[in-house]
Amino acid sequence: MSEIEKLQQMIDESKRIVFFGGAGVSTESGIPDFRSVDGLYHQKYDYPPETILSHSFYISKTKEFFKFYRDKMLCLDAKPNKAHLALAKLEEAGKLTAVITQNIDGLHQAAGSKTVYELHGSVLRNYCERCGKFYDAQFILDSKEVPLCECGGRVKPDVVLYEEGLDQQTLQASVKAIQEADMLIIGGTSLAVYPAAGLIDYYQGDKLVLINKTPTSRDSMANLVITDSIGEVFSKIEIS
Ligand code: CNA
Repeated sequence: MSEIEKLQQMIDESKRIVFFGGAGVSTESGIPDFRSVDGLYHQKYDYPPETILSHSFYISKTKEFFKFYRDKMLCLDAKPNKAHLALAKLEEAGKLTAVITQNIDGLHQAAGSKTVYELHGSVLRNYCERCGKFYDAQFILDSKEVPLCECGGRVKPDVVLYEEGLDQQTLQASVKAIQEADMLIIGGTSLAVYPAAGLIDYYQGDKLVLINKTPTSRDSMANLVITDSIGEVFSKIEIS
């Protein structure tokens, strides 16, 4: 049986699939990830990306933070790809209970997924740090230097920066979904960023599938490892 046939069989047998993904899910939509060869970590900046995307950098060098953020993190023209669309279809078919994502691009919701736990927030939501007024991503894109609210406060993206904690409710809902899952599909993530990556340890079942272009430290614990592009893989799966 081929890997795709095995994946198809596991999906056919499951009713409470959870998908756990990362930046690799959106590379086929044209958004660069962090750790691939053409990812952001391999491009040259004055500071490493994890430094720029940290809370202390945001506070001390806010102007530089927003320059990088506007250039590299806001990809507002990106469209959902075959992986996002297939996951939305699995949910609609009543087979998938949640998508848990480290991504901040909103593409799962754009594809139609309803239950999406965004562990690291979303570029689509931005709030004034003083009065709490909401701003969309276009506002950040159009602003010059540091985006300011009409009240004069600074507008911060609702994105979890390095050194910041994850939202407890989102974490708890993710843990619950994984604990109750009869199948866990992990895809497009290096599983290098904690605490997000640690969530997969809550899965107890025997249908753990890992779909990633490159090997991860967790390949040995998976029941099925597919080393391929996730959009390609999902385009071969039939969902009924
Ligand atoms: P990562 O560490 O960059 O790892 C991505 C993984 O995906 C790598 O192992 C790649 O080999 C693999 N990969 C790349 N393209 C594909 C593909 N088409 N099919 C299958 N596998 C592929 O990214 P992680 O998500 O693991 O790291 C977590 C960070 C990255 C989170 O904090 C995110 O917020 C952050 N990030 C998000 C986005 C986004 O929202 N689209 C973009 C860039 C970074």
